[in-house]
Amino acid sequence: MTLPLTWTQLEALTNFQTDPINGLTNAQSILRLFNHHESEVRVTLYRDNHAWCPYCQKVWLWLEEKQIPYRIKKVTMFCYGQKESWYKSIVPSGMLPALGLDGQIITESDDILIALEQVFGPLNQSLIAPEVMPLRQLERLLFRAWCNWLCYPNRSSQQEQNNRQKFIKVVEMVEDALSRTDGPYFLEKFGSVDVIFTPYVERMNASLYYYKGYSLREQNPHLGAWFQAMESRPTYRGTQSDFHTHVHDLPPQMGGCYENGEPQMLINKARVDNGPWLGLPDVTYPEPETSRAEALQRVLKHRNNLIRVNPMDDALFDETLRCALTYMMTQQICLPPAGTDIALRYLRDRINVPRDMSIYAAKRLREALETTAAQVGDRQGTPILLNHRRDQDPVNFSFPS
Ligand SMILES: N[C@@H](CCC(=O)N[C@@H](CS)C(=O)NCC(=O)O)C(=O)O
Repeated sequence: MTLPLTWTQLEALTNFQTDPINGLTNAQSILRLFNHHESEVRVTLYRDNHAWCPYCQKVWLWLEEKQIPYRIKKVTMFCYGQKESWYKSIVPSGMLPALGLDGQIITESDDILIALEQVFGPLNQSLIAPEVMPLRQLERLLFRAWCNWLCYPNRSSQQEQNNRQKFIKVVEMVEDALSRTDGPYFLEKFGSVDVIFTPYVERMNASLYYYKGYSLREQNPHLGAWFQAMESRPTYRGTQSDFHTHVHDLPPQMGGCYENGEPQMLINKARVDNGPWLGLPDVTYPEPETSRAEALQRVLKHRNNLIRVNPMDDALFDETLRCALTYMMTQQICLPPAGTDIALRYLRDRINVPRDMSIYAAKRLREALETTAAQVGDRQGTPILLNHRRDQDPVNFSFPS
């Protein structure tokens, strides 16, 4: 029987490192220079702490694609904690994102991108170009059809079918738009239009799979090719989330997400919640060799907080967590203390992608926590609430590193 490795032994198993300032896109950065000098920074992005906010993702991706040097200031969203008073003095509504540009504050993500375009030039296509405007309207049409299907309780199966059909009709318009270019993107070259579609298409792919049994990415060839092309970009990979994170962060943000109870939906839901997570259509690029080392490095960095917020006794969870990490790194089952299944699944359900780690690292960690929990029981962790996520309140964790 394998014994849990000590923290020192675990530390020796990872040398995963990133360069948050000049390296690849990642959610932990608070300064991005792209090899410029810090004195050249003219932009500050105010964004949510958890990398959940779709409008923040839009501006984030645009800045990363254009490689504009910028600072990041992280702010708490209402659904997971108290809004910082320093932020309310800059943006009284507390809404995110906001941008500081040469000392001026701009809100509304599209206005932010238009202001950035004026200073730094467009990302291949201007938001106000004649070929871009109808595609921006199509994105909003898709968004509304998605909300109508997902975010309201359906009184009858007829109504459920109607909302599904209405959504699929708009998806067909998106498929048609994508089919009009030779490449996988909305216009001949990747650009602003792709950035504008990204946040919600990613959330639609996750939420409809889980709440409706509908796989946007797999059922629509042009959207499938578009996702694959997006995943070839390190910028997008750095902002990309997984199904588990999205389906549990959307309900408090959207005011509710409603299941249809159909057989495929129930299968998908069980898979997203309990695994196996590898092979889900939330990601298709090959797994990097560093995924386990990344997951380990992230847990090591935050282990004191993870142990403290876990409902289980600290000393017992310390050993339990080391069991799961030992399994993750050695593939040898390490039997955790009796009764720790709840504690392991509590953490399994609260790994946030990409805030905590990248998508494959999270899958490996979820798998290790689940496999270890299954040695001692089948009890689930404290359920994730639907109306708020104060279990994720940043005051209980050390952010942003
Ligand atoms: N139209 C705005 C929408 C921004 C928005 O709805 N932001 C949400 C987060 S996704 C927000 O800041 N809500 C306040 C909060 O959750 O704290 C934009 O495009 O920037």
